[in-house]
Amino acid sequence: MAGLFITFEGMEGAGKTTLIQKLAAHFSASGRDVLITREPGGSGLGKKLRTIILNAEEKISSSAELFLFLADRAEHIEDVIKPALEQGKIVLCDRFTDSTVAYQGYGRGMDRALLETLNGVAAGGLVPDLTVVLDLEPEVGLSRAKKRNAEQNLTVEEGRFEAEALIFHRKIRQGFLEMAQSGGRFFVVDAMQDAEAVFEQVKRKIENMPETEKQR
Ligand code: Z5A
Repeated sequence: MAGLFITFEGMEGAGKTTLIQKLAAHFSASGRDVLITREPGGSGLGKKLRTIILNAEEKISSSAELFLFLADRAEHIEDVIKPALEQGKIVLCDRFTDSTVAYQGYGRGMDRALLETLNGVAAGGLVPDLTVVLDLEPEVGLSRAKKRNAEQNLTVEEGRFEAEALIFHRKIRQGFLEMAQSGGRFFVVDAMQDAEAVFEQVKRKIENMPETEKQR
């Protein structure tokens, strides 16, 4: 596929949305076609699934939760990501397969090898060209998210994961860092830095990727 597929992972409130918006503005201004998308909720079906998955009042088992994320992903790839990559776009995706391993594996304690297999099925073998992991103390991420929700008057309709104890969020952080130790497509950034510093670092990384150079 001709495009570039970049995923963004990390704790809640790590700054993924902020970073993705800055990158999209930068690459659009330099003439690239950019698509911003997210999981869950990147497709038409996904939007409906998102309201079910993240609603804290809806009790669902860990397995049901997992299969909803996987259904969201399968549809997202077929309906949104693959067509965009085929059109040569830079696809900036807020969360992808690594969130499943971090949250359902490290967080909920589900078998990680099984999750890798199921991720492979749902993603149809699609692997990101680059995965940016925004790393920060969970306390900081949660307090940033809380502050943003208060400032933007957001209701807590999507609170399933916010409601988890701090220890859950610590396991998620550990999960992302352990996965990133494999190197390869992972790029870990210190998300305690200010948003501009984070943006500059990731922008440089993307501009220096062989895939980006090829497309110039
Ligand atoms: N999940 C799962 O369990 N399994 C899966 O397979 C998948 C997902 C795909 C989706 O959450 C939940 O689904 C997620 C994992 C689970 N749950 N959690 N937790 P979501 O999509 O609703 O939200 P999120 O992905 O967790 O992110 P977020 O809360 O929207 O945060 P963010 O996008 O990373 O941060 P932000 O909105 O850019 O920034 C937050 C605030 O901090 C905001 O006011 C910014 O202005 C500020 N900010 C941003 N950067 C900085 C810096 N560098 N310094 C200071 N302040 C900053």
